[in-house]
Amino acid sequence: MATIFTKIINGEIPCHKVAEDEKFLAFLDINPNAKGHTLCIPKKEVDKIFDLDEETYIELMAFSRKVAKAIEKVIDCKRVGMTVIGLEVPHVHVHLIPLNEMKNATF
Ligand code: D5M
Repeated sequence: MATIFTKIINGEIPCHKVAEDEKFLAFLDINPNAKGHTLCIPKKEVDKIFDLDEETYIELMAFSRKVAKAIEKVIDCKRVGMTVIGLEVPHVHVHLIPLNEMKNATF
């Protein structure tokens, strides 16, 4: 069965798109830890990040970095943090979270 993120890629479920190219999509997290909390995903459905092929892994990091730098320009924050959890949705996703403090972080 397709993951919820594949359904987003296919346009079956709406998202607030932040960036997109041929292989990756960035969209706002539905349950944000901070304003601007964004997820970057490969369009190819793979469960665990370390199971991505080498090329896609490197490209996902490059895509995420570009998105993080764009977020830093429009969101007031000290820095954009990056984390990969993946407990809830079995489709690789990089969390980009604008940070000012860690007090209420739940990840
Ligand atoms: O958590 C999965 C993350 O994915 C969590 O922060 C909520 C987010 N999520 C789940 N469904 C959606 C939709 N439909 N749009 C946007 N964001 C969503 P993890 O523990 O990293 O797997």
